[in-house]
Amino acid sequence: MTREDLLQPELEAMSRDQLESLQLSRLRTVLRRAWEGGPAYRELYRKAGFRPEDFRDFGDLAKLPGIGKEDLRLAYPYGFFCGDPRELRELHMSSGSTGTPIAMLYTQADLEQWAECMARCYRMAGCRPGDPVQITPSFGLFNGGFGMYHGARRAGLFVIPTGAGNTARQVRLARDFRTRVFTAVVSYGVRLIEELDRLGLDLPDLEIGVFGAETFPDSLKQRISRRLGIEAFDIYGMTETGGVGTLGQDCPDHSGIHVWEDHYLVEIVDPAGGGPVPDGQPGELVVTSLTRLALPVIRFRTGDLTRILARQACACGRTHLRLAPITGRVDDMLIVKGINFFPSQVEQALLEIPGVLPNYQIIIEDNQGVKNVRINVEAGPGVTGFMVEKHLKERLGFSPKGDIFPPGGLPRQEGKAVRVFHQRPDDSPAGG
Ligand code: DLL
Repeated sequence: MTREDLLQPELEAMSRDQLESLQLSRLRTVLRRAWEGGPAYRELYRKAGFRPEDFRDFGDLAKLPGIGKEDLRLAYPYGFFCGDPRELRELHMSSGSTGTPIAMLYTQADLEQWAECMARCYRMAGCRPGDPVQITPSFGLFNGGFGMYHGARRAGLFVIPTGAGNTARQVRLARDFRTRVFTAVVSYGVRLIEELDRLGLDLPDLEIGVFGAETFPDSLKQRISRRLGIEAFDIYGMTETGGVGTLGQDCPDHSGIHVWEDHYLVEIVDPAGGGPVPDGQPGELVVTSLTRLALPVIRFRTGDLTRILARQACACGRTHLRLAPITGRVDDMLIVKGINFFPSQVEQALLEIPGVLPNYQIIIEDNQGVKNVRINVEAGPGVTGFMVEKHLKERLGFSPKGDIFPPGGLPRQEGKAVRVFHQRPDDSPAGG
C-alpha cells in the first residue's frame, strides 16, 4: 500500500494530532453556523442554556445537547436548515417507519463534500479512473443511487446508472460493458447471485463489490465474495449525515470501517443513558458533521450499534479511526419470552448452517400480549426444520419454529429487505 492508493493522502493519512486540531476548529465553526443560521438549533441551545462560545474543547462535548431522528422529523421540512434557500441544490429523504420523512438538504459545497467522501470509498476499494461501475441502488429521494453517482463522477469512473431492479438486465449490462465494480444494497447482492445461478452465468470482469445500507455480517460477505469472485467492501452512511459513503467504508485490510474523521466526529454512547462508552465497548453511534453547510447534524443519535475498534494508523496508511461493522439498530431489538436479540444475530446464526440461503423472515406473533417468534428461511435440499431449530437454540438460547422454503420461495423487496413482521396468529402468512 502506498500513498498513491489514497485519493487524498494529505487528509486521509494526517497525524492524529493534526486531525484532532482540525476537528476542533471545524467544530467551533459548525456550532457558530448552527447558532446563527439555524432556527431549530438556536432554540435547542437556548433551552439548554448553551452558547457556542461555551465550547472550548472535546471535554465540553457532553454538555452539547444532541438531536435524534424525532427532532429532525418534527422540524420537517426546513427547521434545522442553516443558510439561504437560494443556495440549495438537491434534496434527499429517508422515509422511516412513521409517516413524516427526514429531509436532507444540500448546497453545492455539500454535494462536493459528499462526492469527495464517496470517491475516497471507491478509491479505497481499489477503483481506478475509467473503471465501469454499475450503480444498482435506486435513484430518487433515496440517497444510495445519486450518492454513488456523484462519487463515481468525482473518482473518474465510467458510470452505468442502472438503478434498482430488473436483475436479468443488470446481468446482461454487466457482461456487455464489463462491469468491474458493482454497487448495491447488501440484499441485492444476494438477488444478483440467484439470477446468475438461474441463468448459469458468471461475471468474469467483476472484481470489486461495494455493499451497504443493511447489516453485512462477515459470513455473508464471504459467501458473496466467493460466488462473484470479488473483493467485497462494507460502505456506511445515512440520510442524516449526507448519504452513502459519508461515514466511510472498510479498506483492503478489512479491519473495520474507516470513518472520514476530517468531516465527521463520532462518539459511542450508552443507548439508555447517553453517557460515553470506552473504546472497544459496544454502544450507539453519535455523529457530528463538521463540514456540511445546509443541514449540519450536531451530536446526532444515529440509533446504529457499533464500537470503536482502533484509533491507531491502519496497515493501509489511513489514520482515520475504525468502527466495527454495524450490528443493528437500537430500535431493532426484539424481546421474546424474556430473551433479547437482534435480527442480525438470527441472520448470522442461519448462515452458519450449510445449505441455508440468506433470505429469511422473523415473524413475531402477538397473541393477547404473549409473544412467540417464528423464523422462515429459504434453503437447499437436505436442510430440515429440526436442523435450523437446533442450531438457533445453540446460538440464541431459544428454539423458534418456522418453515423451510425452497430457493426463491420468500417474497423480495426492492431496496432494503424487510425481515421482521408483526402479526396476530390468525393473520395470513407475512408478506404473502
Ligand atoms: O442506507 C445509505 C446507504 C445507501 C448506505 C447505500 C450504503 C449503501 P438511509 O436510507 O438513510 O441511508 O439508511 C441509513 O441504514 O442508519 C443504518 O442503520 C443502515 N446502514 C447503512 N449502511 C450500513 C452498513 C442509507 N454498511 C441506515 N451496515 C443507517 C449496516 C447500514 N447498516
